[in-house]
Amino acid sequence: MSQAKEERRATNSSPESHGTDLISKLPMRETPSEPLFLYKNFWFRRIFLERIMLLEATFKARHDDIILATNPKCGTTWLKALSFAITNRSHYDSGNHPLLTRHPQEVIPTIDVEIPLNGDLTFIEKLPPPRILATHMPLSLLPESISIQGCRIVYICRDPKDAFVSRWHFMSEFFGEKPDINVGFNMFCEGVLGYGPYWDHCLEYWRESVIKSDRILFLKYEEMMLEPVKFVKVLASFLGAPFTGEEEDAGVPEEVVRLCSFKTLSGANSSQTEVVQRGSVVVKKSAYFRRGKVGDWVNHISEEMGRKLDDIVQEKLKGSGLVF
Ligand code: PAP
Repeated sequence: MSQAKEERRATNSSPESHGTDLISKLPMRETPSEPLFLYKNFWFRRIFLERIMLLEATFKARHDDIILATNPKCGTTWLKALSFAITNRSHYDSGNHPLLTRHPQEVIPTIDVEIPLNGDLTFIEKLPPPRILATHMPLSLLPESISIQGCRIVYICRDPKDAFVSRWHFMSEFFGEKPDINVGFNMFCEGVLGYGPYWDHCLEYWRESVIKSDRILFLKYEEMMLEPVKFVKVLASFLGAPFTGEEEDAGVPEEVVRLCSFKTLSGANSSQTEVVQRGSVVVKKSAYFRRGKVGDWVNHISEEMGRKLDDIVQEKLKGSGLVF
């Protein structure tokens, strides 16, 4: 049985399923894999929407929490690794670093993926401060306590063409069958995808980052790939752990970049049998490391499809100052 079917069975049989009645009344779209539900202008698979509603009701942010926010497949794994390596750098040296044996998805939880449906938040409550927590939630759906507490947020986005292609590959792996790429592409262009519309997800964080740059650090995958050391320093400062002059002279930022590079992490997670537990599902560790390249979309969708998506996104972002 595919992981997705296992997961669906687990969700349906949960006696504590949250918000189920409300979800059944929401606008719904069938997709080649699973139905999506429209909640407050964003589309979600039921399993994530239940968790988002649960978090809305139960999650209590602390003022020093740091939130790593992403639309899926935009660099979550990389950002988790970098944030973990930066904030824990005094505890380890590069030879015995936990990231060489533990998957980045295991060292920082994605709360809306991993919260159990019984609402038990122990796994995040026991984390030492400052807690670093990841999420795919749109800004407008983050639990209110995150803004009340003024928590810092790091957001990373990516060229939508690469984000689409990366997601399509991941879904193929996850659902155990290759969905038609044209169907997936058309839905992406319509904005109908889990945690979509893609552009609205980016725009919410972008607009807030323009107004509150001390609260939201807005990063782009492509820019970070071009100048990783520069952005690792920016990230470290934002996380409240700036590199000292001595560390810079000793090449610590470069070492963090090397440790968290696609090459190092994909090498450490290359096993085809080892898995990482994500909430009620398990995912192959290697599934989070495919190509790690900018512009790989050209190998999977046509130039014409690329232009179509660019035009849509350009139109949606018009006047915002955000460009891809
Ligand atoms: P998630 O949102 O489901 O957690 P996420 O980590 O954002 O997944 O997406 C994986 C993408 O990041 C993959 O992109 P690709 O399909 O285009 O290859 C993956 O290869 C890429 N990735 C993972 N780790 C790194 C890294 N250390 N550096 C750069 N890219 C990375």
